Amino acid sequence: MVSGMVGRGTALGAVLLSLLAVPAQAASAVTADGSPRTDSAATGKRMPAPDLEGLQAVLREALTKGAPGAMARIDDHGTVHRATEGVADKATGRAISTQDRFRIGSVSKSFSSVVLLQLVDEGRLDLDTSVNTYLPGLLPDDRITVRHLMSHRSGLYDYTNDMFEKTVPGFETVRNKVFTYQELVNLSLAKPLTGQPGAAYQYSNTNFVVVGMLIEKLTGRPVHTEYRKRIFEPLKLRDTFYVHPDTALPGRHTKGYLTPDEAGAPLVDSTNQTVSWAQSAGAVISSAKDLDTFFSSLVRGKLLSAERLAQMEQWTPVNSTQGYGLGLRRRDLSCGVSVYGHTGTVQGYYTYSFTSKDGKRSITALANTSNNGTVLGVMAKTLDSAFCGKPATPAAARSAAPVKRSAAPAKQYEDIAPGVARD
Ligand code: HEL
Repeated sequence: MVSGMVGRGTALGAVLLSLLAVPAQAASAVTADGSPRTDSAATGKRMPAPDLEGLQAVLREALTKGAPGAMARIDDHGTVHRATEGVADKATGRAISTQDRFRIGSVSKSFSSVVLLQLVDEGRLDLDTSVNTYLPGLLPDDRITVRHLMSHRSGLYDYTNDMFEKTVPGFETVRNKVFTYQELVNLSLAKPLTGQPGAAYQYSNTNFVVVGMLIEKLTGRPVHTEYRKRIFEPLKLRDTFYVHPDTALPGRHTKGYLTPDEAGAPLVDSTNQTVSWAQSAGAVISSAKDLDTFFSSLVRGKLLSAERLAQMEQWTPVNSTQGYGLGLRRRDLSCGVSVYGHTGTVQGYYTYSFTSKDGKRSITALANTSNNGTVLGVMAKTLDSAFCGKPATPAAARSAAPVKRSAAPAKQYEDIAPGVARD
C-alpha cells in the first residue's frame, strides 16, 4: 500500500579493506572514487521526485526473497510518503505499519557518535587523544585514539564474528545474557589487533562498545540517560528508546524474524532479546519517523556545532560507492546523489536510514528479517527509489545527459562481510 556495509572482519575482508583504506578526507565536491558529486547540495539542482511505484516494487521483492514484511517512510520537504508490504506478526497476520517501532541495530552508532561529539563540543574530550588517557589501561595500544574508534580504524577485533558464526545457536546463547562493557571488550582483546591503529577501515562493534564506555566515564551517567537528554527529548523522538537490558520493545512494534543458516528452515521469532552483545553499538529501538527526524536534524546542524559535524563527515573510503565518517555512513547512489545515515542489522531486522545533504529528504526502510543477504541487497534499492526518481526509459536515457546507473549487483554494494548475512 502506498500513501501520500565493507566488512566486518573476515580475514579476506580485512585484506581487501586495508587495500582500500586511505586517510580520511574532508567532505568535498568529489565522491569516494574522485568523481564529481552530483547531489543537489553540490549542484544546486533539485532532486527528482521519489519513485513511489519503484519503492513499492522493491518492498514486494523483499517479500518474495523471504521477508515477512517490509516498509518505508519518506519525509520529503514536509510531505510524507508511506509504503508497506506484508506482515509485522506472522502469528496474528497483523499488517506491518510505518508507525511500528523496531530494533535499529547499528543505526545506534550514529546516536552514540552524536553524544560523544557533543562532549567534544563541550571541551570534555579530544578526538585525537589516546583512548587510554580516558580509560587507563583498557586497550593494548596507546596509539588508538577516539577518532580511530569512531571511524572503525582502531584495529580492535570484532568479537561478534565468533559469537554469531552459527546464526541461530549464536543468537540463542546471548539472547537473554547481560554483559558488562568490560566483558565485551575482553572478548575482543582475546584476539590480536586486526591492523595498525589508524591504518585501515575495518568495521568492528568493539569500537562502539568502547564509545559507550567513554560516554559513561566522562558523564558519570548511563548511556540511556545521555541519549535521552541530548537527543530523544530535544528532538521529541517519542518512539525512540534504549531499554537495555529489558528484552521487550515498548508499545506497537513489528516482530523480527531471523533466517536460520539451514536452507528451508523456518524463520525464528527473534523479537525479544537483551541486545546486550551490542549495547551502545546497536541496542536502540526507534521508528521510521523518528529516524528520519534524527538524520535530517543531524545534517541540518541541530545536534552538533558546524565544526563537529564537519568532522563527523570526514570520510574514510569503504568501497567505490561508500564512505564512513564518525559513526555516519555516506552512500553514493547509482544516479550520483550522495546520502548520509546508517544501516542496521540486528537479529530479525534490516534497517536503512539516510537523508540528503540538506536533510530535506529522508528515508527509513525496514525489512523484518535478517541473515538473508538477498533481502539486504534488495532493500538497498529503496534508496534509489527515494533519491534518484524513476529510472529513465531506454529512449529517454539515450537522449538525456548521461546520469549513470550502476550495473553492479546489489549484493556487491553492501558493506558487509560474508559471515554477516547468508546469501
Ligand atoms: S553488521 C553490519 C551492520 N552492523 C553490524 C551490526 C550492525 N550488526 C551485527 O554485528 C549483527 C551481527 C549478526 C547478525 C546476524 C543476522 O543477520 O541477524 N547474522 C549472523 O548471525 C550471521 N551468522 C556492518 C552489516 C551495519 O550495517 O552497520 O548493525
